[in-house]
Amino acid sequence: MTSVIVISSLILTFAVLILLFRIQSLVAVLKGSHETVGTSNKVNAAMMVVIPLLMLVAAAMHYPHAAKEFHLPIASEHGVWTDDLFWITIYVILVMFLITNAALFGCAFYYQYNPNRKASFYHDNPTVEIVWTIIPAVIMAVLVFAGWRVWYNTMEFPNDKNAEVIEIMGKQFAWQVRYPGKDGVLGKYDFRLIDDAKGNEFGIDFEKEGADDDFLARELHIPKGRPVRLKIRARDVLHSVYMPHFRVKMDAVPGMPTEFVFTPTKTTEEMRTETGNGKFNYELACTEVCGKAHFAMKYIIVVEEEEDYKKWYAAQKTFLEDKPEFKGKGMSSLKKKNLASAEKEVKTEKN
Ligand SMILES: [Cu+2]
Repeated sequence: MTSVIVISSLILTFAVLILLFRIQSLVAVLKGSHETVGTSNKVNAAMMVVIPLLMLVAAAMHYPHAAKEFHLPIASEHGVWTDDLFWITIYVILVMFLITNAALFGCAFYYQYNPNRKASFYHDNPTVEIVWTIIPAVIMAVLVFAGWRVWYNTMEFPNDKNAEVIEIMGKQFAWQVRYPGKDGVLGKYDFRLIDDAKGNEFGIDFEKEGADDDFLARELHIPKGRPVRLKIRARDVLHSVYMPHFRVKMDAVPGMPTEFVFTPTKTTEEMRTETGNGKFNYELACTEVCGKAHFAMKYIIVVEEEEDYKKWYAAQKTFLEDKPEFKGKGMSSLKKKNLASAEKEVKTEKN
């Protein structure tokens, strides 16, 4: 209610001011002292310079506060490249912004109304056209090529045998992580084997090689200084693997596995010292609005020194140690089971 009163009184005040101004100019016309251009011309021209300058100063003063909130420290190798590219692009845009706006508002001030000056006819100037086409084209080309290089270096995914392979699966509404175990090979999976009630959420096929020593983890542990190959998939809808400190973002697409390879450069402990926050944790967040509990898709990432990582890795219990009933269960046992239950159905129908 108060806001309605405030807004309507503001509107009324404004209307009264406009009417007063109008009456004043009508009186001036009747008196014969009316000028088309008065001091307001000079005032407006001056404001064309003063207001943009004030806004520039305000933006510059606000920047350090905004920076504190939005500049995330970088914890991966390629993150440095993408951030450099981002800031170079921002600086180029900033310079162009300052030049074009100085020209725009400068002209508005310089060419303010002057009764002694007459407008001249100026149709076109090919030289100027060529200059302002070629300069932006060259700058754009340089930025695009630099961007390609960064993209290529980040996304080429070298077939590095040294890389740590980890599977991450998004589902409504949690992340699940699977490690290949001692053999370094992730076991095969089939969506038909997914069984949440019994606990095979990944649909791991234990008839196939490599699955027996796979283990699941409650946190995503990764080693510092070694490439990590994330094998990404989704079980239901689109999710997105977003790890802002590592500058990693890759969609998890149902039916189409994706990957991302990156090298962490700072352990969680190092980041705690750097940020001065003893409780700091790297986070993985889903950035696809994937349903009503989307907000719950947060996962803690722990970056450790190689030795600590190895120790943690060796201490993990395999999936089969936890749920031995799955041993040897896979696609062919599922088919047998389905066949048996179908036959049973046919028999009961006959009886
Ligand atoms: Cu999600």
